[in-house]
Amino acid sequence: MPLPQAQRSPVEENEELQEIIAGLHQPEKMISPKYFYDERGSLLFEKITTLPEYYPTETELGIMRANIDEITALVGAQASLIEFGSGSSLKTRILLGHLDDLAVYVPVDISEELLLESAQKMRDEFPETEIIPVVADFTRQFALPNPTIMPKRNIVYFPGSTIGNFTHDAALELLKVMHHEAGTGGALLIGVDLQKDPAIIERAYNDSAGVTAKFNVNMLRHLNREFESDFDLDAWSHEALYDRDEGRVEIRLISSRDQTVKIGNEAIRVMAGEGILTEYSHKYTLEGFAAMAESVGFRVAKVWTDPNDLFSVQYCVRD
Ligand code: SAH
Ligand code: AVI
Repeated sequence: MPLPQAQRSPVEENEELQEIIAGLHQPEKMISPKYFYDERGSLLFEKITTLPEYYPTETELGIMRANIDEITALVGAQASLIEFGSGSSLKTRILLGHLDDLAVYVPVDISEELLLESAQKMRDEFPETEIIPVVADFTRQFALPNPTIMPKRNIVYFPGSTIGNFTHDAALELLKVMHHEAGTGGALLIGVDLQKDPAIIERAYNDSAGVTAKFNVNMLRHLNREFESDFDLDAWSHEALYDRDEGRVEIRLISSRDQTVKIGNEAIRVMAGEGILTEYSHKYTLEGFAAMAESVGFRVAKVWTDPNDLFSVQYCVRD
């Protein structure tokens, strides 16, 4: 069985540390949301997806179930399904359950433990399908494995509206990578969260059980372990606000006091009330997303939504 790619090299680790430090030196301090996803963070995210306030997961699952025959017909025979940010492969189970002649399923994720565990569960559930997990940061170049069966076409699958966690420019860069990975004749199947009543959105990111707050603070625990920083986890609190003009949730960690944080050889000074931006979650209009997709060479060929127009699943072909 092919092995997933090795984790980060010391050089990559140092690059990441420098990237984090550079973010903490920005006029508004920021850390990439990819650092949410250590093993504990991935489990917390899974918990978020089951919260009554967090509408995206149930809604996307509903759209997939309601339209699965049409979706699988568009995917076609002997395709390679390459999933970016696969997590627990929850939504993919619906696809694999209806695609009996897939050439290969390639889940790609930065969260190694969850990825490998989920890939094994998927192999047990779908023994006929070749499954090759790839541990990688999909914002950097990574190699795709060679499957046993030569696929007829590539389908890049990007559910969950993870695209919304990137700034406009970074999302375009990522869509370009996906356009490249889809190759000639390939397509992108993507989950895209939609603009709606801001109260519904703010509730989804400020759940009453406080799981999203734990998920946010856990990023600092992850950094302390991985990069030997000394964030005091008790000195930060969760904030998630919807900015209507930007059409996005902005998630921050707010410092409860003046403090100095050590990371690498740096001492970062933080004032009471100051925030670190840890995530954007953009919400799109159908026109806005279509314009982004078109600007990198995709054409939105089909859009499925739920009855309340909360979320969309979109099938985009390469022009
Ligand atoms: N696709 C799943 C999970 C979404 S959560 C769903 O729809 O429910 C986002 C997933 O993307 C997590 O599993 C996280 O580990 C992964 N991820 C986030 N940033 C990443 C990056 N830069 N490279 C690879 N995986 C990433
Ligand atoms: C993974 N991503 C699409 C989630 C979102 O809704 O933006 C991450 C998340 N952050 C807080 N809650 C969920």
